[in-house]
Amino acid sequence: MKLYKTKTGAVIEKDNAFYVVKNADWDTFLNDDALFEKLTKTINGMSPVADAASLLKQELQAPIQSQEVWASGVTYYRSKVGRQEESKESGGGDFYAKVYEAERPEIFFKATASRTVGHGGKVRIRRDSTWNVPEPELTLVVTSSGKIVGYTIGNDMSSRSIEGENPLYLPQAKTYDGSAALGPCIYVTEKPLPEDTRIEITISRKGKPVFNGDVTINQIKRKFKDLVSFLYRECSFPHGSFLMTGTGIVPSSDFTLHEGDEMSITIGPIGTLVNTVATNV
Ligand code: DO4
Ligand code: MG
Repeated sequence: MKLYKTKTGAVIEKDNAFYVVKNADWDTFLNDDALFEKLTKTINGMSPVADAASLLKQELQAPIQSQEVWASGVTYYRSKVGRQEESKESGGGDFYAKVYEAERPEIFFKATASRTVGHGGKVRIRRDSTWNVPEPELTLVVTSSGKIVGYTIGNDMSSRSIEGENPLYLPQAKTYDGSAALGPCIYVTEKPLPEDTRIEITISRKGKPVFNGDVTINQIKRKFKDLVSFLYRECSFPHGSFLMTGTGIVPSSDFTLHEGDEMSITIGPIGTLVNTVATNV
């Protein structure tokens, strides 16, 4: 099942039929260890709507309200190598090799709703950054008790020039207005995602593809439950949280985003998240 956040409530999609839940409070609705059962019960006896496409076109929002967005780093080999390349001048390379092997993962605060855009929204690149990339990441939807109840698509927009200058600049490379995208929906399932679930990205410039990449989630070095367990060790999340699981797709070092580029990130069971790049919004 898929759960969409709209301006006036929520929409549940099951077997290509769409059910409108009016005035649902997103925080309360989402933060439920039995979310799958709740959605099943909610649509029981309801009639699907005929004009779901136009409703979602007008009303779709990022699937976040009071939750914090956190992110994991260097969870794929490609991310370790990319980071070592970008920080070789600053001598930061060792940090990435060590964290890739360490028991404790790299986890960092990424965004709140005010810095996050949804499907169709504009993400930003920083005006003081010269080298910028999207990071397409499977994102866990976690309740306040630490249970993973769903998955969404995340874009952990990153400045490689700022992070590469000094790893201590990571918060500035990662967190700024418009630095995160989530959406288009939350895929709610009781089963773990298949190991061969693929994350794909296409970046288009003036209508032409300039970068394509993909990775399957079985390439990740960490277990999702271990990432959640470290995040929840000493932090409480009264409304639940989103945890980006890290990128396994890093464009080669000569690639940087331009204003107006369109990024299309697909994760099979969830859907496609499309965003364009801006410097000012
Ligand atoms: O180590 C810096 C950030 C890493 C990251 O965001 C990723 O691997 O996805
Ligand atoms: Mg990342």
